[in-house]
Amino acid sequence: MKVAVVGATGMVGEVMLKVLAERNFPITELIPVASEKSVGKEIEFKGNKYKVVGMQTAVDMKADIAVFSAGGDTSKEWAPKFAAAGTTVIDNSSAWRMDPTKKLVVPEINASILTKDDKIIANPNCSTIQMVMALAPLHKKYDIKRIIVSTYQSITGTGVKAVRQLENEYAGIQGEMAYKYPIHRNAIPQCDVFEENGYTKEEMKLVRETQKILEDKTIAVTATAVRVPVVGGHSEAVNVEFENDFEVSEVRSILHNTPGITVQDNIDTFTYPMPLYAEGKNDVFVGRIRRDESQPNTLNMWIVADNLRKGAATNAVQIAEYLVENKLV
Ligand code: 11C
Repeated sequence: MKVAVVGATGMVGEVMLKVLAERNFPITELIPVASEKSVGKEIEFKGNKYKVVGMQTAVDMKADIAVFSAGGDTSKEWAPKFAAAGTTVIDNSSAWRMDPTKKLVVPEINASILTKDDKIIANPNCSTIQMVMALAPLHKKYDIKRIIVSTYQSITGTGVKAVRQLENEYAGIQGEMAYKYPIHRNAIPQCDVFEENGYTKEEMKLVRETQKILEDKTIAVTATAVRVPVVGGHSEAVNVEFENDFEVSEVRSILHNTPGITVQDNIDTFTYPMPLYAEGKNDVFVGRIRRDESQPNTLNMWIVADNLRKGAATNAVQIAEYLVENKLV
């Protein structure tokens, strides 16, 4: 496969290259792509050096697959140009996710909806991916009625500017701010911009993308997304009400048998997921699984994942793997 990595010099792009290499994705030619200011820079992949090319050059190189992690505006402008050149685009931005003509894919859940005609495929938002990974198998069994989710999101979701802000604040250096407020020793109840309804875009992604992936608009979702001074991954406290009752032991066993999920749930040994330990891993970690004793058929869980991996790069590479395995590219 001829593979273009668009946004190769960014935070997700770097992890993308790492994941492609780790999983031995069948690459015959790698095309690292970035904005004009990075053209000519060198990146390393499997011990070899590659020169970064610009967008139009990459379109003309007619890759089989292009994985985009370069922001919504770049995706809106360039994904259709790559697609028109015959390249299948897997897009990490929010540009196409809610477009009814585009598929929103978490491979473990709904890769089977993909066909050869899907030339722009949307990768969901990181906080949505890790939540639906744990909820999809439970939805099948017990039928979800309502989800209440509170997130504790890593600064890496904002990008390298936020990581620098935190490092500067640790060191007591005045520098450029990625957020309106200090993030060190803080929790900022705003991820992304506000929408007209008073929720942030991140919160509404959790609502809309969950309904689209689980193919059920009747699932009620409400979210509060919070940025915390954490690097390794996003954490989520999820309260989920089902139509049908469950046994906690059965929930644990369903999750245990779900590919891509690792259950870490033993209060006797103080075992539960934490972002410090999820960092660098491809799985979604679930723990603190317990019945909500305040109302029937309701469960509480704590879900953690490396937002740059399963929340972004790993999920995109898994989509690419599915396309190759099923001869859809
Ligand atoms: C965050 N979820 O942590 C965001 C980052 O829509 O792909 C990814 C934004 C997106 O702030």
